Amino acid sequence: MKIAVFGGSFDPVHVEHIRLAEAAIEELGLDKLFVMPAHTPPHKKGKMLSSDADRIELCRLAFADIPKVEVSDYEIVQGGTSYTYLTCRYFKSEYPDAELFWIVGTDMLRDFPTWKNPEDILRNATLAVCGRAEEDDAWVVEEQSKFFEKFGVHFRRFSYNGAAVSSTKIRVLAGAGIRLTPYVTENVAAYIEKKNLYAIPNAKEALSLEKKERMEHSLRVAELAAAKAVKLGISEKKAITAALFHDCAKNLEKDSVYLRGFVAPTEWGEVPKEVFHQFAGAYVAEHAFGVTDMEVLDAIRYHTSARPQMCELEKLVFLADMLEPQRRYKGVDELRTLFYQGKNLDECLTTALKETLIFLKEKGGEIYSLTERAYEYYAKK
Ligand code: DGI
Ligand code: FE
Ligand code: FE
Repeated sequence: MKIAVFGGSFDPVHVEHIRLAEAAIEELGLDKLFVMPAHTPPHKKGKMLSSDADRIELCRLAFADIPKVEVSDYEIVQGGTSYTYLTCRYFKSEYPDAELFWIVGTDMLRDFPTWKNPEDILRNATLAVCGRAEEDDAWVVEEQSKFFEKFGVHFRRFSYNGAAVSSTKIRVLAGAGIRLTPYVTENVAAYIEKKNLYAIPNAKEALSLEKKERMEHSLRVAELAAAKAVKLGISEKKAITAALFHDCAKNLEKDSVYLRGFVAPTEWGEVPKEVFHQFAGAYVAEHAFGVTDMEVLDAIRYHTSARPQMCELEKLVFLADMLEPQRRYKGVDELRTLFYQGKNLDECLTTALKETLIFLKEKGGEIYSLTERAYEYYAKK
């Protein structure tokens, strides 16, 4: 008998998880696959947005049609921090005669030696590493020999071709009130909707003020901001909220009812027309859509010009807006590298402000004093 455990946060479970499970069953010749939502993955604290019970239920729904899959609540019932070596011992004791596989992604392979008691894990289980079929063979061979040198055993590999779906993307789409199929199964989509998981009040209405292209941009900004938020100690929900609302006034006319009562600030001089929508957007988010969180409102309010002394959420939204995947301009790749690899956002922010000023000067546009002040402030730091 061959069994495997496929753990993860499943927040929420999506079609890629199902495809991966099917590939594992097929390629490893499994008799049973345990899908096991994690209680609190040590590296993902702060990100978990839906409850243990909901994630279990979502997994049951998603895998209902695959008889070889059983959803395991083992780690969730155990509570606390889960250690793979203990979970492997448990499955080995429950199924002493079975060959046990532990499923990980290729990115996890690199971290594996830092897990607690890796040798203990390998005494009870074989690592089953899933990767894309087109992944470089030479790379796998090299990893395999490094792994063998260190642990004296091999890992197994199985392949499946994943599309670009992630739980983060699903949470953003759910927050925006957008249909979740075909990224999740019908029953999972229905459950998420019924229980209002990942919902962000009025985000859908705010996005409906934007033209289609603009709205797609806002979704990309939200996904990028969300993917980076938790690593920076920023609430993912705030990041998604600010990003989904950030351009809500971009396509409004100045005499729109949404802007009734709005007065642009005068303290930093005249507001250039490209900058206007940041202030208007914060006003609309607050007054029309009930956003009350000050950090979220500030992230909207300064997303175009930036300002001195921004909080981390403001920096994140400012940069995600400049760096979402469809942005193309000179220097964007260098900025992306700083965004992904920097210890914090400050270096990326300083460079981004510098380039914005150069761009505006070349273009001959009027420069808003807040943008200049922001640059001076961060360049000095
Ligand atoms: O609304 P988006 O297009 O997503 O992005 P954004 O809010 O950053 O606005 C970008 C535009 O705003 C871009 O053309 C540069 C311009 N901008 C940024 N800072 C200033 C500015 N324009 C002027 N005139 N002055 C500024 O200080
Ligand atoms: Fe904008
Ligand atoms: Fe934007």
